[in-house]
Amino acid sequence: MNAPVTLTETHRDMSEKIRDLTEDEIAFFMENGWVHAPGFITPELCDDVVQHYMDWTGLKWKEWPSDPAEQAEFMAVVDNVKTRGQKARMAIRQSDPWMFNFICQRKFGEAAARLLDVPSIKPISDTLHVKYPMSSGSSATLPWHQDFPAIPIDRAEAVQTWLALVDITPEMGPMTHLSGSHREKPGGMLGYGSETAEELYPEIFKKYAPSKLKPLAKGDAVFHHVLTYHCSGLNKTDKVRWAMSSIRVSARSIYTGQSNVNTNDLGLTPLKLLDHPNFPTVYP
Ligand SMILES: O=C(O)CCC(=O)C(=O)O
Repeated sequence: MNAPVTLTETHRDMSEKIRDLTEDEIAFFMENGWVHAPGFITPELCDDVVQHYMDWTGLKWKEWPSDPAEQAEFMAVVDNVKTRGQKARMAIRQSDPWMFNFICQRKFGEAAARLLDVPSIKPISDTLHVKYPMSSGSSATLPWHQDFPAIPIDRAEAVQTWLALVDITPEMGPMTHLSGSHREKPGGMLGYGSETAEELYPEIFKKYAPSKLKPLAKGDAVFHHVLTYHCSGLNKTDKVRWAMSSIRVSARSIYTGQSNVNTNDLGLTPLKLLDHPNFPTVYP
């Protein structure tokens, strides 16, 4: 195994390309458990991120090719990208120093600390969310779920930053959130087996309204608390829905030992802090 990439080796400040959240955005998040932050990163930074994903996966196309054989190759390349031997579109930062530096930007950490109202932040994950056009037969929907049950930390002090890497229309299957549902208890590993939020917790759909789908511009961010229920639909266009997310946790979180591709096989000790170069404290 290669030595882990560390923050000291890779650090380059990108703060001119990432904006601060406003007080109104923080207040909206605290009330609703999610917030849309238009123009959070620059469009140029989005292009760089997509290029790094293309290099990492070995993908030849950014746009959806018209040739069915090329479409099949597109999906095979992205679907087979592996992290520690497991099929997962996760943890590019562990093999790409530029992406490690990107994910570890202090500005992202600061946004997370303000949203969660915690003193210090570590990144725990990064994930590529490419959604293929529905015509491919492989434009998956994501069922209602919370992120917290799958994260191996002991407290719900964590937030997902989801970035639109291209312009995304409502027809391309962006996320929708149940506004206010961050006040609910952890509802289990929904989406991993056959249990659904609709069957288990019908009351949450009466209590909280889903956020309206609206167009997102390249560089917009959507933040959600890890207890906020969210889902996403099919990509009904002939364009690729390029997006990525990363989860940041309070640095005081304790690792539980739950199996997770981001933390497995790193020698972490259950019931201790996330003490590994993959999870540096990026804020303050
Ligand atoms: O990108 C999407 O469509 C949904 C992502 C999501 O649900 C998640 O990362 O938890």
